[in-house]
Amino acid sequence: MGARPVHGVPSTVTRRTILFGTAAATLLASAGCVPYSRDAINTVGDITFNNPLRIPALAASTVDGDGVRTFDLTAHAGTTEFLTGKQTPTWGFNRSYLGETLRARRGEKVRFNVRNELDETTTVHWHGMHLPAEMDGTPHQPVRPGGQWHPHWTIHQQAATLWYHPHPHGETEDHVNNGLAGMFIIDDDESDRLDLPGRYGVDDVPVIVQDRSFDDEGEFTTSYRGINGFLGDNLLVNGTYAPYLDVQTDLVRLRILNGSSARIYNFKFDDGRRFDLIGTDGGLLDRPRQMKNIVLSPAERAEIIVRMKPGSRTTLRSAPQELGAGFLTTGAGGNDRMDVLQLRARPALEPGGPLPARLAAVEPLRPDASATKREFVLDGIEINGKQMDMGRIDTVVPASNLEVWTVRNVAGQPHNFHIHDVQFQVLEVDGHAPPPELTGSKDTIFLPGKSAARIAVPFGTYTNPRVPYMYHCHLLWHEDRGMMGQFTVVDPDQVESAPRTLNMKEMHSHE
Ligand SMILES: [Cu+2]
Repeated sequence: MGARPVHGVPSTVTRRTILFGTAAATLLASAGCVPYSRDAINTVGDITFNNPLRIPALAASTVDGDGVRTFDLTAHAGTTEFLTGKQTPTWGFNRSYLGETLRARRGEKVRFNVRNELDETTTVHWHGMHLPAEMDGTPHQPVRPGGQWHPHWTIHQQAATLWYHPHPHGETEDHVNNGLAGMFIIDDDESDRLDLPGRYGVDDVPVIVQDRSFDDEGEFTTSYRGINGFLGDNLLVNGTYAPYLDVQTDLVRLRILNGSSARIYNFKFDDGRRFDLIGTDGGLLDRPRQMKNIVLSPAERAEIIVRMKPGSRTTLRSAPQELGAGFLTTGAGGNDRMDVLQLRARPALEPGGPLPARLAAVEPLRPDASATKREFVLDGIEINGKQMDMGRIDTVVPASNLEVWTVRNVAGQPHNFHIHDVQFQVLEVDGHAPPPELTGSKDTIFLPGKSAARIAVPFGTYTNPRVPYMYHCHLLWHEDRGMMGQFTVVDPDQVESAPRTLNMKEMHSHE
C-alpha cells in the first residue's frame, strides 16, 4: 500500500549530553547503559495536528468448511511518508508500516500464513494470547528470510485488545521500531451484547502510540538511549505524525496500545477531563472506572471511552511522571511532556447512550493458601540473577495450576513484567489492593523502581515440556539484552521429569 502524504514537521529538540556523577554512572554502566541524559522533551504547543489519524485496515480472512479463519500476514520492507516530502524506510505486515488489524471471535479456530520477505529472520508473537507454546512466535519459532510459518489455534479467551509483534532474541526492539506491530482484536458474544461504541475506525479506534526520532533525511534514528533504551522525541499514532481524529459520535472508544520500546506514558487530556476506563490488556473490566489519567508501560493496553461535546476539541497528552530518583526520572523520559492525538468533534454528533453499568463477568481468581508460589526479582537486566539462555528452562509449571507469583523490582529504575500464554489478575501492589486500572485481566504489569506486585496466574491445559514460553521485561532493550526467562507448562505428573535444558541444535535442526 502506498504511503499517504502527511504535513507537518517534527519539533526540534535540543540535546545536551551531561555526564552523571560517579555513582549513577557506575549503576548505569553495570546495566550496560550509556550514562548520558538530555533535556526534557516538550512537544506541547508545537504539534499542529494537521494529519488525519491513519486507521490500519482490518486484515482480510477466509473461513473454510471446517470453520477455520485464515489470514495471510507478510512481513516486508517498504517506505512510509511520515514527514512531508520525506520517505522513511520502514517495515510492516501487509502494509509499509505497522500491521493490518486482525480480528477474530472467541471460540473460533484461526490460522495464519506468515511469510517473511525481509532479509533477516524474524518471528510473530501473539501478545496476550492463550495458545500452545509452539504457536507462540518466540525465538524458538523463527521464520527465515523467504520462509513461511503456519501457526493455528482456537481462541479461548474474553473479548480483548491484543497485539502481535516479532520476538527474535536480541532483535525485538529493532524489528518493532522498524514497524512490525499490529493490533489483534478479539470479540465475543458478551461484548457484542453491551451497548459500547463498536464501529471500527469510526467510534472504536485503534490508537497505537510510538515514539520515534528522525534524522535530516527522514530516516528513523535510535541514537538516544536512556536507562530504559531508545526514547524518541516525536510521537506517531498508528504511524501518523501530528494526528487528529474526526469524531462523529458523542462517545468514542479508544483502544490505546503502548507500542513503544521504552517510553512509559502518563496519558491524560489537556483539559483535565475524566474518561471511563472499560478494558485493560486482557479484556473488559467488570464495570467502567472514571479516571483522569492512566499510565501505560510498553505493551500495556487500555480501552477508554471519551465523551465529546459538538464542535469541541481535546488533546490526549502524555504528562510528566515520577519514574525514580532524580536522574532516573529524567533518563526514563519522566519529565517529558508530549501531545499525542487531538480529538475534533463535528458540529453535530450522533448521540450515544449511557455506558453499561456492568461490563464483563470477570471471575475473580482466588488462589488458596496451598497455591504454588514463585518469586521473580528484577534487577539490572537480570531476573532472579540470570540472563536469558535459550537452552535453559527456568520454570516448569503444572498444567491448569493457579499460581501466585510475586514480581519484585528491586532496582531504582522502572521495569515491567510480561508473561506469555496467560492473562493474570493483580492481587496486591506493594501490599495494597490494586488500583482501578489493575482490577481486570493483565498480561503485562508496570513495576516502578522499588515496587512489587502479587499476581494470580492461571495456567491452562496446553502442555509441551520441550517448547517454552517466556516471561520478561517488555522494555525491549532490556528484553533484548537478556531480561527474560523461559517456562514450560507440563502434565502435573511430569513436573519432576520435564527437561530443564534444551538441545538447541536439535530443536532448530529442521529449519
Ligand atoms: Cu526492564
